Amino acid sequence: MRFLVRLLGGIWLATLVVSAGFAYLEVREERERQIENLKRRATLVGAAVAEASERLVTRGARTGYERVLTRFGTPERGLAIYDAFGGVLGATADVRPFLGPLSPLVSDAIRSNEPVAGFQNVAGRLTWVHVVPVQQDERAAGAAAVLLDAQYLDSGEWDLWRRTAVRMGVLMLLVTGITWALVRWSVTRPIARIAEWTKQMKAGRPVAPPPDADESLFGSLASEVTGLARTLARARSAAEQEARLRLAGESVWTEERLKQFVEMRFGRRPVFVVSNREPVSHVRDGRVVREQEPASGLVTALGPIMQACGGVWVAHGSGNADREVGERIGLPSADPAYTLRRVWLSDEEEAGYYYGFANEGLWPLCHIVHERPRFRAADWGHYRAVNERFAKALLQEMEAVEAPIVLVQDYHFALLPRLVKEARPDARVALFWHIPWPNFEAVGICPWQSDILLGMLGADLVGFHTQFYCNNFLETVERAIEGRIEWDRFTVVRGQHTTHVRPFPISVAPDLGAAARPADRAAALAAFGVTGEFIGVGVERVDYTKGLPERIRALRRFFERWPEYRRRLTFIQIASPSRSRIARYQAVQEETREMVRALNADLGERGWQPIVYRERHHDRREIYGFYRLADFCMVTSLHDGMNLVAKEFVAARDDDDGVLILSRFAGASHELPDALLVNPYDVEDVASTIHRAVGLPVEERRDRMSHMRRQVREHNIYGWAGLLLDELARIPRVTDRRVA
Ligand code: ADQ
Repeated sequence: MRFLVRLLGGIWLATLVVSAGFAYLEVREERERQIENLKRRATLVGAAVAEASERLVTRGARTGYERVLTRFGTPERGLAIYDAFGGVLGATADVRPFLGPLSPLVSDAIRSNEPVAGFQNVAGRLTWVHVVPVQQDERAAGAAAVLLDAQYLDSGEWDLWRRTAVRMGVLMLLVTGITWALVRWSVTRPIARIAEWTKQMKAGRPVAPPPDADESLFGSLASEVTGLARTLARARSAAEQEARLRLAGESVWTEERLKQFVEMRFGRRPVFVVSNREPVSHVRDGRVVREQEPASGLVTALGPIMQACGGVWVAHGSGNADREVGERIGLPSADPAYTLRRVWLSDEEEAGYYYGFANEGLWPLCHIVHERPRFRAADWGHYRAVNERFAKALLQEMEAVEAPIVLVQDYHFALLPRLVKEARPDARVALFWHIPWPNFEAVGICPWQSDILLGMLGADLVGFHTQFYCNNFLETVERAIEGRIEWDRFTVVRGQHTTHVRPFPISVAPDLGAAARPADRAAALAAFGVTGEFIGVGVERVDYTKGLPERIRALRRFFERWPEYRRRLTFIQIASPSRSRIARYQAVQEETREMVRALNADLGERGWQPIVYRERHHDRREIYGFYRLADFCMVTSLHDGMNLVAKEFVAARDDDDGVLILSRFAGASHELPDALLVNPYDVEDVASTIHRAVGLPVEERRDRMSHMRRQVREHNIYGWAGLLLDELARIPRVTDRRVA
């Protein structure tokens, strides 16, 4: 209310000053115009009276003036004629009694022989008096005075002021009414709603901001409050989770524990991550720029760690609107916890380093899927140059940080650990290899095997998903380059430098159930045009290592062997096109689409398709929603470092239901023996496992799922990061920053 009074007070004052100012100017102008008019009229009449009375005055006649006075006099215009001494020779009757005060003007006119004029009070009324000399031989022989009533000037001015006051009053009333209504509709009410909304958020009930809040007025407030509420909600859920775990006496890693742990071990030192894939890319969609999280296991795993620890994530800026948004940005954008530093690559560099050496060379080299690796000298040149470019960006970012912690990710940056360590011996560098490490004979076909190994051994710690990959790596090093392998400690010693090699099975957040709240199953399925009593789901980047054609073949075989499941079972395949510039990837995309089309054409019936194929990037919540809907999830990788889809499916099932069909060639199979393990190359085996999955008794389903859930909860992503960072912290710190 006080705000409204202040606002109105201001508006009133402004209205008053402006209206009064303009009224004053108007009055002045009008008065000047009227005076001019009076002057003109009096001058004309004065000249005429002087001329008509000239003969009488110059003769010294005492009478005979009546005719002149009658001719020129009117009720509003008095006249008087004087002799050379100011004596009255004649005057109209209405002014005759009041001529006394005019004497000084008359004397002035006769003396100066010039007309004299001015306002006089005559009979209590404002009067304009104009006196002209009556001349004889150019000397004043007398004078004629014209008296014009000017009383109307004063009353006209008052009228004008009165009208102005009324106008001002009406204006103020209107302004007051409109301002009051506007403030109420656009400010007071929305603020009250925002306050109510904030209260709801504070109470932990996340609701959408009120729709009637003016974007330009409250947009930034709304987004700030949303960010605040999100932080609050996260903190609250972390605290609740901690309390629950404490009560249950469990010592499971959580986001909060990881944060505390990093602080305890490293102080408030930021973490530096380097990966090819950025955690968020910006994509232009018509006139708007959207944020997109890539379909990548690595990003799924590292996002929560950076949110917990803060720091800088160096990655390739690959979104088509990344440059518009910026080279350094805070993430997550709603509530920034760390910085993304983008490195720009030319098309040629990307083709050589990423598509060429990394994905046509190292990827098939490390995955045993009978795809021949292609090693080209030009690609290797780009790979080296890009590793150097990333090292430079990283060194720039950590310039001001003593003994920085660096987590290098994956096969795109095998050379980076050595480059960083040479420039900053005080940095503690870990390299995590997210894909398998094959046996030494397989690695031996890479012409630059030694450079790759020496680059990797620049790290203080090299991590793989399983002990088996660690053993393969140590054996490769033993056979390929000089160095001492300490098999009992799993280290490689070269000169003064020791590299520790350890398994860290990657995982997911312990409970994705909250993010995957079950939708109404029937409604959700209807929205996708899916019918069926049983739902299976698969979630993949389209990659030849993921065994998509093998899965479709197995589904066909399943429907052939158990036709009673036709119309009753639908398989939803979510697929994200990947590395599509590479011919082999185009081929597997084509092959998958064609196999889905053929199966649907051969077995599909009106109103039912065996496979619903959704080939596009999906939002995480959408994917978790599918996990929750499904009766079973299929992971049929031909070879896979770990496979996060398997663990996500388990983490999303807080209903303890659902069956996981898992390839025995995925790293995840070592940790999830309660999944139904399959050999994806064996079509009959996979088909009968699908049949077993849909017929599995509910008790067995629950037993298996709850065992798997315990495993994923106890070995979650925060544990992965915590153990990796713990191992890194144990490595003795080099205090000298200078190059050794
Ligand atoms: P990837 O080969 O990328 O990872 P994976 O572990 O299966 O594979 O993770 C894929 C991720 O992408 C999952 O989080 C999944 O939800 C997401 N995803 C898949 N399809 C998607 C779509 N259409 N839209 C959106 N998201 C999608 C590599 C190794 C793996 C290892 C991880 C982590 O190959 O073996 O598990 O790194 O180390």
